[in-house]
Amino acid sequence: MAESPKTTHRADYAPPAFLVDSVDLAFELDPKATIVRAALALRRNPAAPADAPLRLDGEALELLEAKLDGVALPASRYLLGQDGSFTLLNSPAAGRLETTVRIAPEKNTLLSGLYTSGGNFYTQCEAEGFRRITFFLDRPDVLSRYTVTITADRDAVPVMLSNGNPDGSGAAAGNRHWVRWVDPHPKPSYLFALVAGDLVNVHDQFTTKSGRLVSLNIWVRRGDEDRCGHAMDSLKRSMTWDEEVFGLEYDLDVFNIAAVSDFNMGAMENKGLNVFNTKYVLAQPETATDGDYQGIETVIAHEYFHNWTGNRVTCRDWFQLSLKEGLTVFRDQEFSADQGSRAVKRIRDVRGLRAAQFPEDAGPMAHPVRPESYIEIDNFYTPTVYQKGAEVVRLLHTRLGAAAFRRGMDLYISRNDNQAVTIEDFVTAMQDASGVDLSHHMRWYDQAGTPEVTAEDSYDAATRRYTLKLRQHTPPTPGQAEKAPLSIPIAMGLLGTDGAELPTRLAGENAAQSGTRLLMLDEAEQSFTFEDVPAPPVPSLLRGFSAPVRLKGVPQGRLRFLAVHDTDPFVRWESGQQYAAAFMLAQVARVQRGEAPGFDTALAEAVTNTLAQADADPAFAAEALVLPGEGFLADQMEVADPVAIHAVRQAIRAEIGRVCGAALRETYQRLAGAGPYRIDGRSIGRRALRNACLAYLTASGDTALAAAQYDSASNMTDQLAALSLLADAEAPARAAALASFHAKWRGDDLVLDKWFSIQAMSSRPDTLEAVRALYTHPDFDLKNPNRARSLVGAFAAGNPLHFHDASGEGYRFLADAVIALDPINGQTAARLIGPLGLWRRQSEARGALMRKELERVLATPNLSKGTFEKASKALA
Ligand code: B3K
Ligand code: ZN
Repeated sequence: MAESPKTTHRADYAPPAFLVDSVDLAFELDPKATIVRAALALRRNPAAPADAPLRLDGEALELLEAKLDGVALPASRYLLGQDGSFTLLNSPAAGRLETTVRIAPEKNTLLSGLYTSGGNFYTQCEAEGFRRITFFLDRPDVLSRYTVTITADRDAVPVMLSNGNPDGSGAAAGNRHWVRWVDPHPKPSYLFALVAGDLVNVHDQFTTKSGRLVSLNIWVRRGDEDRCGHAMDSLKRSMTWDEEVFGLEYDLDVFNIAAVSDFNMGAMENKGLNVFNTKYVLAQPETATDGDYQGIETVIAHEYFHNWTGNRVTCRDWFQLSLKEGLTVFRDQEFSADQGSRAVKRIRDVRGLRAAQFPEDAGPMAHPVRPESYIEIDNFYTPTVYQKGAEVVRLLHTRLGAAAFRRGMDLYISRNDNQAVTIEDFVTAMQDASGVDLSHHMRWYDQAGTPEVTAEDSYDAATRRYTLKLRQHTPPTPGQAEKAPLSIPIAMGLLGTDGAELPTRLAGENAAQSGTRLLMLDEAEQSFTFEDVPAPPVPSLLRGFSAPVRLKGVPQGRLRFLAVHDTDPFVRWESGQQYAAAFMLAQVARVQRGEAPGFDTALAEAVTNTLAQADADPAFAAEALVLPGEGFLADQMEVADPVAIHAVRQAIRAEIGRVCGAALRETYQRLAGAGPYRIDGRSIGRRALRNACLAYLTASGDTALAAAQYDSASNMTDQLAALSLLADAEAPARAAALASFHAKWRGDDLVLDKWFSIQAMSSRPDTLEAVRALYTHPDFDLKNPNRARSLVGAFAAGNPLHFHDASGEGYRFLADAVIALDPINGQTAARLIGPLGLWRRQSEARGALMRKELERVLATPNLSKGTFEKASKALA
């Protein structure tokens, strides 16, 4: 980068100079040279200064013609900026501006704007891709009605889709044809979409509760039609759920989903035409794991729910991103919780938050849920904006209760429909509908970092009073040294020494309450006194993970007790995990001193108990069986030690496998062939439990079972579980399994991605060499984001042991890949570089090697601004 790219600040928001009431777009599709004509009905924004110029964003556009009110504009009437923008000189107060531009979809490797994949056309406009299609006020607070006409070759491009409802089609000159789409709902440009090509559709329909018949279509490549069933089913369940839980109905006659294999992220909620990564649409039991099925259900729901939270009510500016993302993640989490086991869903979501968001909050890219500034907005589609944003919405749900939360949602939507608004508008609606003062709550949006909560308690037998003193502290993050106390709801209860839940009465209350209650920790330190407590109780805190905080310092004895007795399934699971984590971290310290890791029979007892009760809820049992991951343990350490962590975790897993071998084997065998393959919570749970048993048995040295399961598996879940265990082993079956898997699936992109990932995440000593070899494998393609992530991303983010190899070769591999990918697709390159930024949590020596690679990336000429931002902030 010759010059540092510009930073955008939230404080600098200014309303747009002009509004665009309607947009007429005409596309002449051609992969090499597509012509886009745009006619914008513009008028000055009364909310902006009267002399502000009309400046339209543009990027990589070749302007062929510009007209104002039908008259061609001479070049002296406009400026084409270095940054690609178009500025009209002497703009009138209103007018119809027409531009004609040429773009080259097949050269668009960024996959932002209009691009081709497998010969078909797709768009991606969020956040700033529309400016790569035509000149526009490409910002979310400019809402317009769109009419889109698409013309293309009849044979090459039989299907042509855009937003809204279809509005005519016909023949055009040559062998061409045209279609028109009209979207009656005003929308920002980031929700524009066009999909065209040789596609086939799977069709279904849905009648909304007020009687609108909606045509549902999933558009895929020929041959993929029989893999859309789960996506379609998930869509219909999402539509029903949003009507039942939030009273929100679909508002067009068609809902189209198009699946594409070249895509920068999971999916995109364009109005009436969602575009999806094939990974989140296509599934069959032989090709997709249970995790894939659950991912599809979640992402289909998420994009569908955006129709109201995001599309009908959208964001004023990109700093408000969590307004739509946090809220929509919260909604998809609730949807999935209602489809199966709420407790297991919560555990998985918390696991995800801790794996990705907690480290982000502790690293160089730490930012508030509502960031203050960015260089590249694409870098802020983060776990903080999404997952922590969802937690912050959940805080309101927990605090206000479902009924008041629903009233708040109704008010939020009715007040702000068809508008671009801010996070304050959301919180204000919640406040107005509930009557609860939520001014303190805004801090959650503006303060970065993960709060730490500690508890101290005392019991006075004479007065029968029990006092719980809670403290909170948020460590500093880059640019935010001082932290203020947050408003933290602590869902809690008290257990008697026999494990029974005690009724609770706080000082000043007239009657005791039974079950879980909420304490609001609003200050740095607060004491809560409970009356009439018969004996010293055990507090159960943060039930259901009622706030995104780290609860620290619960003694091991209490954790063991809670893991067995608490009424709250989350706390039961959590206590088991925290108990194990504390023990494992103590063993890491031993290994660092040159001693062998010890073993705690309590861990084996917990496994035996879990197995004994597994039938009640197999999915919960599977979650409870899995030890805290390497990343989670590293995140608890001041200075991580990936090698020692791996050694300890392996040793303990092997020991559990040995000590509990009989019970594990019994469960494993009992669950074999448990009826026909089904995708439902219980069946998924049984497979997860069985595979968790298999993992322990394999860890204890028996690879024969995994090899046999690999050979006999009838579904991808079981086959992949076995293969990933074999991939870590020295067994002869390993090479054969990997080769047969490749031979069988080499024609299937999504399955082949798994083959790459499994090898990239192997713990075997030769993994680094293997990963380098895979990088030059004929099936590897850096240009395809799924494939790049399956190897490079899986290695860097999913294999701490080898990524942090003391030689620094893992870092070098990642930096090489980022440097190679950046000029092709800067957005994906910037995502992949993340793990290099976390050098502060590594040893001095590793940190130096990581910085060296970051510096090498930063010294690369013409770096994308996204990669520049990540690398430079990591070094700051
Ligand atoms: N809104 C899109 C994400 C767009 C990412 C742009 N870099 C998908 C989603 O969150 O639903
Ligand atoms: Zn989203």
